[in-house]
Amino acid sequence: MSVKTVATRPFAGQKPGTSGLRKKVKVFSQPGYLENFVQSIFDTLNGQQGQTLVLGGDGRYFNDVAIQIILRMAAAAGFGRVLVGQGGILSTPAASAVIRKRAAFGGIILSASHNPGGVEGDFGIKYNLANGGPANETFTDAVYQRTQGITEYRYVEADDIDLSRLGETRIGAMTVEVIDPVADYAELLESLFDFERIAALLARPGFRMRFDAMHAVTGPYAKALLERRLGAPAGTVVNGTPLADFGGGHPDPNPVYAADLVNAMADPGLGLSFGAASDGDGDRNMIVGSNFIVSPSDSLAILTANYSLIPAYAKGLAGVARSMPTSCAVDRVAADFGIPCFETPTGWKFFGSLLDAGKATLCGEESSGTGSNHVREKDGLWAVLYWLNILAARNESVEQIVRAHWQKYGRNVYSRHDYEGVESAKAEAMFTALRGKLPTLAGQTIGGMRVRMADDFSYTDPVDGARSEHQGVRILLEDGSRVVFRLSGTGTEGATIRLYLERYVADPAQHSVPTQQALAPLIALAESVAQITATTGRTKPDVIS
Ligand code: VG1
Ligand code: CO
Repeated sequence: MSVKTVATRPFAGQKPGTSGLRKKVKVFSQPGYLENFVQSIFDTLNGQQGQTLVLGGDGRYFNDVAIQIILRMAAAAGFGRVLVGQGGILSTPAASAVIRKRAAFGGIILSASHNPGGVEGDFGIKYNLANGGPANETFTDAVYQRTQGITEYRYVEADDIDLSRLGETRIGAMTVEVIDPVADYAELLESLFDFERIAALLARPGFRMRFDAMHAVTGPYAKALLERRLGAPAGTVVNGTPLADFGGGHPDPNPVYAADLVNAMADPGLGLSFGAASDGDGDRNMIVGSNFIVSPSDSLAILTANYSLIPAYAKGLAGVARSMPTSCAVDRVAADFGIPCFETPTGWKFFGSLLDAGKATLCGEESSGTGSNHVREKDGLWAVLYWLNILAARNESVEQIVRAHWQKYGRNVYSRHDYEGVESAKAEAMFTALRGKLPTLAGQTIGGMRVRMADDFSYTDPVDGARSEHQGVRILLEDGSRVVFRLSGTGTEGATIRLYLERYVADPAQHSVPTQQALAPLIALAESVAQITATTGRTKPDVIS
């Protein structure tokens, strides 16, 4: 076996964000760029000799090239075996499931999730630990430090592996095993839900479902689960073939980028009762009823409220967790059940320790991510099956279930406004000014609303004590409403400002007021405090979800 050592020099900016390192394909395909980052991961590990690594991605442009490079480097780093998804494919939750089931040392997931793909699009890479979850900040900080001092990377010379065929081959002393990317994951999901009941629902004459895979990774998973195992009619899954450029689309399941699904669900001629979509790497979900979009924060609360209908959770929930900007709808359900509700910074990596310690069973984020202790990533198809299981058990429509939930708990009216591709300097200036105002806001009345508290969210992990600062500016009002500001940590061009708005409405007579209308006073308050338009020049958000 011949290990080659290549001299290299650090690239600036190889700092992982909310979920791994994400950059333009043009940046990633520079000679040495991917290699430096992968070597820095391997240099940060300890004890991987002879161990198993899981490797796969969402199939976007450059996925195949990156996999061959990483395989050769993994051999040089001493791994004993790499499990790689056939065709280089593994959805993010499937990778997590495989790491756990096969007791792997860790995994590398190639994805930029909801960001567009293709030659002009984005690429991404992240490392997951033996629990199947994204590495914590201590690890990613160490990797970043390493990238800034790297002088060489190593690989074992070998031909490209044929990823189209299942089975084993070798690179030097390391075994490469091409695995079915769907099997372990599908088996795991089948063990959680009442598949018989869901199959009966899908067979009902009046029930029609559509799953939009957005030409991203979930196509093969959704077909295997919904059409083959559960017997939904062929054609239930649309845009089900993963494409390297996602068909030119933006694989982000929100009302703007998944407008086709939203329109189909509003078309009485199609008679659709349940619609769902997932993102580039399969960890997000969007749930839509007939002409009715479920807010992701409400979805988390409703999944929690209906736990007793799901075989895997019927025995009880240890607790729930949500990211700070996610609405407080789930808090009300947790209080009702007398179980803890944890509030973490944005990003799934913060849920890992709570799940590992058995403190939380269900977790979720306002960004269309929900999941449970079955893996250590959010899981799009898991949420879809969970909803199907609820629908099958309750015999009500999606809208009826949501409205009944509001009736019981009140409605946390919620929206997120994204300002994308803002000049970084302007976005920074806006946050600096906003942070500067924080100490004086409490007690002030703005637009008739009194501020109870204003701060920059920080978090201490209750399990390992790790501390994370500057996780989002929040302004809490006396009536329980909130306005939160964050800078995205997943974008690759300029800055994306996220404005999160939440208002609690108890009175059922007010539950049908359109969301943006109900939130108008908070939108005005956000503008007056943060001066978004004055600082950035933007008069309206690019995406409202
Ligand atoms: C966004 C979401 C966050 C999510 C992250 C990764 O991060 O807000 O909730 O965990 O994407 O999701 P940010 O920093 O851009 O706000 V995914 O599906 O892109 O892996
Ligand atoms: Co994703």
